[in-house]
Amino acid sequence: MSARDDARPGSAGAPAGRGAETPRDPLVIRHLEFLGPMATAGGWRPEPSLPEVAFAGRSNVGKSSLINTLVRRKAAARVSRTPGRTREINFFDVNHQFVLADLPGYGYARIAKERKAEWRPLIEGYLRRSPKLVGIVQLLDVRRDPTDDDRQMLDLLAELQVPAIVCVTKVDKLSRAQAAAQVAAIARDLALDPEQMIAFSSETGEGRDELAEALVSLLAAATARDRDDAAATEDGAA
Ligand SMILES: Nc1nc2c(ncn2[C@@H]2O[C@H](COP(=O)(O)OP(=O)(O)O)[C@@H](O)[C@H]2O)c(=O)[nH]1
Ligand SMILES: [Mg+2]
Repeated sequence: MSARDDARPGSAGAPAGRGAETPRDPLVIRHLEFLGPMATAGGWRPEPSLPEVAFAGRSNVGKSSLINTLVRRKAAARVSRTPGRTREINFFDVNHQFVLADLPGYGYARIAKERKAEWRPLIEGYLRRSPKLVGIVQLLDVRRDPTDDDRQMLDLLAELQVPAIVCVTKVDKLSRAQAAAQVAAIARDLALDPEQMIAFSSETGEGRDELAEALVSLLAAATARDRDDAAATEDGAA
């Protein structure tokens, strides 16, 4: 984790070249378009043409807020007062560059018992029907211990070999030292590399640029892999 004291939520969109000390936004949002929802495992989903990144986490983890912070929109994804509501996967075209898939939040405590792992068929169905998926942004709440659902989700990603960027949300709710200790504890608990976890706050904007950078790298790596695969196929054909 690299705590970024220089993360300035208001600095985005500043004209380029305005000063050497203005950090460049790794992901400037020029175009954002809602494509539609996927409601069942076999139901409609957008044609997999652009690379795709999905966002996953427990209900109420702060996923809608994180997505809105990432794309710098107040309400691209709805921040809900009634957790556990969203039952669909919502797709967005970002800059005609990639598709953002907002997965339904799973395992809200109050309905967890009667809806045990009900998230699984839709999310698993989506993952298995997403050949262009380059990775997942997995969210974990800094103040909560990872749940069985979190573990199941991470196991599923490992099984399907989907790379994960792990964001620890709501770090503004703790002191910097407490948040760092919690990130380390969550990493230990889930056997994750703490270096690969991003401390995030939608309140302060901390972690926004770090996440944007990680996404851009993930997309670039996938593009490079595609190019290599295409070249290898050509070599093979020659
Ligand atoms: N303090 C703080 N509150 C947050 C943060 N992110 C989300 N919240 C609050 O947590 C609740 C759930 O947020 P939401 O984005 O709807 O979570 P979702 O269910 O995962 O999409 C809302 O009351 C948000 O205002 C954050 O970074 N810091
Ligand atoms: Mg939400």
